[in-house]
Amino acid sequence: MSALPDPLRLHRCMLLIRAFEEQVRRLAAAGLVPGLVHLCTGQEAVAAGAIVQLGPEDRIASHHRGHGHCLARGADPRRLMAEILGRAPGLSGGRGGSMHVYDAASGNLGTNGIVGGAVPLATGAALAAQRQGSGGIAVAFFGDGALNQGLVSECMNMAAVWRLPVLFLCEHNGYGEFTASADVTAGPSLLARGAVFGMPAEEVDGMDALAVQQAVAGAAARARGGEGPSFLLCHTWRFSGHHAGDRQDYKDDEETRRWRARDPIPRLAAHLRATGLADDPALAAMEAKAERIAADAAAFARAAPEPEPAALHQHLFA
Ligand SMILES: Cc1ncc(C[n+]2csc(CCOP(=O)(O)OP(=O)(O)O)c2C)c(N)n1
Ligand SMILES: [Mg+2]
Repeated sequence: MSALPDPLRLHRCMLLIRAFEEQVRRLAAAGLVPGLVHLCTGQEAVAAGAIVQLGPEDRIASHHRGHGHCLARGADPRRLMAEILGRAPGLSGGRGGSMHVYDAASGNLGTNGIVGGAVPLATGAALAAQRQGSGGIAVAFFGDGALNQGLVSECMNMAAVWRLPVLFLCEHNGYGEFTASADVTAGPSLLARGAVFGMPAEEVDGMDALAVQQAVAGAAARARGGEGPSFLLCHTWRFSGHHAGDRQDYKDDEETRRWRARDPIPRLAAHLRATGLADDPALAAMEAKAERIAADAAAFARAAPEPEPAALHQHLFA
């Protein structure tokens, strides 16, 4: 699909993700989120820029930091928030939480608690699309930490051999949990992890939604044209900790200042002003709308019931 670059759509999407994650942060601080929750604040441009290029026949698979992917793909914010709070109207019936969101209606194979787990799912979806001739493609989102998981290389290999219509999209935020990825990752270039399988491998500014969109447009066109997979290494940074509540002692102030200055939201806002697509009142109205949607989702989720104990045995194979 060659959707026109739509900077307004990208901006709306990023604002919604940011406002939504801010609500999740508050709910987590209030003790309302069971388990750990990983916020994608700062990484919005990757989700928005990539997913704007996809159509209904396409599939995505996401990771543990995946609320933004779900929202960009069209998940109902109320049902996503209810899932994060473990409530019955949640997208997975309140049984999965943040890391096990599943949303078939939006072609989302789910967030995933297994590092790298999105990669075989998306590769399988691409194999199905190829076999069925659906014309669809699949996007696997994963972090830089996942590049050291064996199954990621195995999937890249098979996808390249079979020329599957899949995009391997790495969100390189520089960390895996509390460890700098440079300390645990061998080799001079992460790009080589895709290039070694003979697929196009490209470095992308993951703080620039338009740059992500452009890179994904190229990779998606190749996949749709039967030319097989691509690897996109999107450089980004998480403004939050590994999980909500992480004190982030391992980041230094200079690093934080440098990356905060690259915040994808003001950056796209500047572009919108400069091109006359939106003025300050229009931008403020877009932000207020995103905040209203996120606040409504939080209120809905807080008021929603927990799953009925009698439903415990539903959706089990055994
Ligand atoms: C197979 C597996 N190993 C280890 C973990 C524990 N773990 C959860 S998140 C994480 C770091 C992942 O880093 P990265 O892929 O870069 O994603 P980021 O958190 O930076 O977005 C680890 C090691 C896990 N969930 N699954
Ligand atoms: Mg990482």
